[in-house]
Amino acid sequence: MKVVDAIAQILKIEGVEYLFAYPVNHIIEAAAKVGIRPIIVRQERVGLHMADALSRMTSGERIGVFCMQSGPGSENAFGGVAQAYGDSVPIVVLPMGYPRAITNVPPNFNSFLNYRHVTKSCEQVILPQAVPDALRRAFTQVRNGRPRPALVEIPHDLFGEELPQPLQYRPTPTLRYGPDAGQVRKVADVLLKASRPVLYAGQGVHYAKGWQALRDLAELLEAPVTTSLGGKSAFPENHPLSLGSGGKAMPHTVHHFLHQADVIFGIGCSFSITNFGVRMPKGKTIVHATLDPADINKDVEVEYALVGDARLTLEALGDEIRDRLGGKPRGRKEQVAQEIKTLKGEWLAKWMPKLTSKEVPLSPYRVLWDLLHTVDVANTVITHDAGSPRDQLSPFWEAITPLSYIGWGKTTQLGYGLGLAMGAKLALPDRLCINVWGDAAIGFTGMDFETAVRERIPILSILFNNFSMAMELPIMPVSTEKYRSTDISGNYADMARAFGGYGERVTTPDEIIPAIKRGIQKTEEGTPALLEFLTAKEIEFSLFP
Ligand SMILES: Cc1ncc(C[n+]2csc(CCOP(=O)(O)OP(=O)(O)O)c2C)c(N)n1
Ligand SMILES: [Mg+2]
Repeated sequence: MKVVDAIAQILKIEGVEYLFAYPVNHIIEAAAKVGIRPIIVRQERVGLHMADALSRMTSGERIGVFCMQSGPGSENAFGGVAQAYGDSVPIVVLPMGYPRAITNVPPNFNSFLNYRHVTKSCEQVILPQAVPDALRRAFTQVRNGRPRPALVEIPHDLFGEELPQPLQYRPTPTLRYGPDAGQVRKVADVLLKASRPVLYAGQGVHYAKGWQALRDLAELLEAPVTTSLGGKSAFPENHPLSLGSGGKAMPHTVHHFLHQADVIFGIGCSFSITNFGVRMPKGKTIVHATLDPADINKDVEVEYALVGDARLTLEALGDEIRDRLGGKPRGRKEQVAQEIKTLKGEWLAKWMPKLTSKEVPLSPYRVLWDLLHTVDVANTVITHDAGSPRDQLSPFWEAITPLSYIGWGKTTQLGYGLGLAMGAKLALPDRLCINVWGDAAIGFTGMDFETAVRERIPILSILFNNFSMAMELPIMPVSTEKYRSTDISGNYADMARAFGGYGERVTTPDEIIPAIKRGIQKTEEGTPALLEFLTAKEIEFSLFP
């Protein structure tokens, strides 16, 4: 068997259904032969974003795989891999390499050398018989421990060589590890003694499918729950104990409860310091439960820590605490829920003028509020983009089912959301998959709306066109005034139609909901839809510095 056919067989054995790709890479042909559907994008970055969403939406059970050519292909793909690394997403990346004779000769781009610091594992295979082992290692890496990209570079001249033996390959396992029982007892003590504990859930809860265990623990402790952006939708945000999600912008409840807390219990999170995550207030007792010990004491000094899978950790803690309480919560819930309800009501009331604004150009908040009240939220997957749309969407979108919000932002590449929505739609075809982005973001990856049309991936794209990088206005006043440096332009509804999709430009408030309904209808008919809302340069956010 030729190396290239062995690779396709291995992908098949690993359960790969889609190969996200951009030519030339000979795996594309070999994969098609064995019934793996290639999804060809318009630029490498977007293919990686799609692979990324496929892994996210299946909690890593189905692994997104991307392949590309040597040189320009792997050079161009860098951003997509770096984003997946920043956000800890398990994907397998298969660049073609230059022929072995010139792989280390300048100026040839060598993926093995260049990708080392944005991957969890990175190798170049130079012998045919080493290919199955390299792929086994890569898939084992992405299915176990901290999720992050694994890369295997295959030199061009290796594909056509014969494997010396028949292919022998078993699917790689996912193995979970749980926390130390002694530490669990200690943490249970701390949580039970706390008078105002807050649970802070990260995306580890999604990968561990620990949603029910998180809910059980919160209800036992009668403790409020917030999430990071990555963890958003791990806890139903309409639950009486939900504070909503944190990010750069957040509901008042998140800030208030974290600041009033005595103990903060982080589960499946890294506590990384970032502009797009909640800063943990000083002087709190921090308990850090995470899969990766490398995160402990990384950005936040912790007093107590647990290492292990988020679901196993939550279940172990739940069992311990249930025993200690004799199965009965202590009757705190009403008071906590009332405090949340009052604060949330006051906060929303303050934002209501924007959320229901009748102004023209449209308020992005009004569009999002109408969107939230038009779609079937439980059966939707939505993602933001970098820039203002993220901070306008995440505090106000009430995610009520697991994996219904793709939150991200350890690094914040404009244009990421489109590929995420497309990958999500492939993973969960029965859900309405939406990306919300600004006119700067579409400038990066908008051409791939054509991919959605051509590859029949009917997503709904919500675009805020304010003809500006509004977020940069306060940062670039002189260049804006003198040279109009923050202005941008375009007619993106026309663009969507030119690509064969549905496109509509919406300018007045009364048209928002009818347009959303028409867009959804189009997606149900199989056509991707782009709704371009002409919006105000809104840069007021729900911030609590
Ligand atoms: C690849 C990349 N380059 C630069 C940035 C920095 N950046 C963040 S938001 C933004 C402008 C956002 O404009 P737009 O998407 O139109 O949203 P608006 O603020 O106008 O609502 C820029 C330049 C980034 N996040 N990603
Ligand atoms: Mg803009």
